Amino acid sequence: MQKNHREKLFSLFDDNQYGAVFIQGAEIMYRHETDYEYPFRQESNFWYLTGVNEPDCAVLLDLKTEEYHLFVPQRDSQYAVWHGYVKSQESYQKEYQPDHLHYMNDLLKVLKEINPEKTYCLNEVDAELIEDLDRHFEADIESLQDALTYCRVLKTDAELELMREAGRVNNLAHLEVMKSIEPGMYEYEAKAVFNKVQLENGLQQDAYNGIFAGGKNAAILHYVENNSQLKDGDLFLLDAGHEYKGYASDYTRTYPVNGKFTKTQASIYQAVLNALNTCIENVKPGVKMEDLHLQAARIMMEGLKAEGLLKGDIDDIMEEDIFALFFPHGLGHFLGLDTHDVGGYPKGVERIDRPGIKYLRARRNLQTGMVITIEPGIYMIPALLIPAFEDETQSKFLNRDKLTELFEFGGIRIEDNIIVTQDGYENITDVPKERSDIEKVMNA
Ligand SMILES: [Mn+2]
Repeated sequence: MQKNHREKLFSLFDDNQYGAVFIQGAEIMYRHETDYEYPFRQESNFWYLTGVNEPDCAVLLDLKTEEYHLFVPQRDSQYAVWHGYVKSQESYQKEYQPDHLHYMNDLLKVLKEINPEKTYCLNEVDAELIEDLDRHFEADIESLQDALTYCRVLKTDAELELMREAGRVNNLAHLEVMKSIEPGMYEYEAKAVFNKVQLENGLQQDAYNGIFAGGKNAAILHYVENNSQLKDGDLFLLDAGHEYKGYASDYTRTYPVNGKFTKTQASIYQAVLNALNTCIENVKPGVKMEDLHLQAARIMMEGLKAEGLLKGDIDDIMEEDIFALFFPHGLGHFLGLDTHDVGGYPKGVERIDRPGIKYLRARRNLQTGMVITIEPGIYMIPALLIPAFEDETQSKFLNRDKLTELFEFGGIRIEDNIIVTQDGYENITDVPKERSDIEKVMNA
């Protein structure tokens, strides 16, 4: 799989380019000055090119010969005492199959042999390492990030298989929480249910800090305290996912703590669900994310208007950005080795002529092989609504009394993970989202 990734990267550099790519992998991170180790997670670009999920390694790619040099650390016996056995060169070779395997200290020697005119790096740290080895070496940090972004945003079939597997486990974990939620539970108990399914399936790495939010906590977009008690009559929002072999899954579901939507909850929920379903139906190559975003916003504002929370003409509501008061985030993002994966905001057109890179685009419409999230939401956020009530233009569209009653409502977000295919889309997410299906699961 990673061999294909390296070939993809090579194809972006001119054939006659006598350069190299150099990336250092991640190191183990510690909490402050203590010896508490955070769980190791490889740097995503390094993982993409090598498949190596171990600390203290580096990769050097010779752009002329297209050879892959892997550098591994030389460990002493103390390392074995604390971290387990020290891997032999043979086992590194067998596992990762580089064209050439070296110890880290051989970097200068190998670079001198290759003698690249330019070494492409991702950041200053790597660039300085190269230039400090020998003053004849020249590092470039302008091109590689763009090139790797271009590669990573279009997934191969092998990558999509990993994402489907991450999704399969996430389907199970979300369903299990949906079955277990009831009034009186704490948010962290929901997290325990979720993590049990995840860990039983061998997935130890969260894709991000999960959000397990009851009631008004659901209106906090990155709520991660997860320590409140769930109340009868409130909604519960669960936004969580994990990684499978580095590839992320990222779903959100929202449902009533007691298993039965109230009338207001149901109508706002339906507005969000309609936005989600319509946007998913419209996913295909060539479509712009921002068009889907506006379409979702419009559908949701129509829902709020039908519920009597908004008034006025829907075109004016859109024109005046009233939707941003209730939907203050984007419709979705790319998904892959990172949860907010690369490629969402590619750099400007002026990058096209950068040396070494054949092809980069300034703005991307959806293309076959992209994986995106679609996650519309409606939130009641007093911090946004209170000033809006005082604003001359915005207040005209807002039903102040009804909205004020909903200050403790929280929010509703529904999020699926979507593969863009040649003729449309494939939805990886398979967790109940129709109200009747949710109520059936919760009351079974
Ligand atoms: Mn997301």
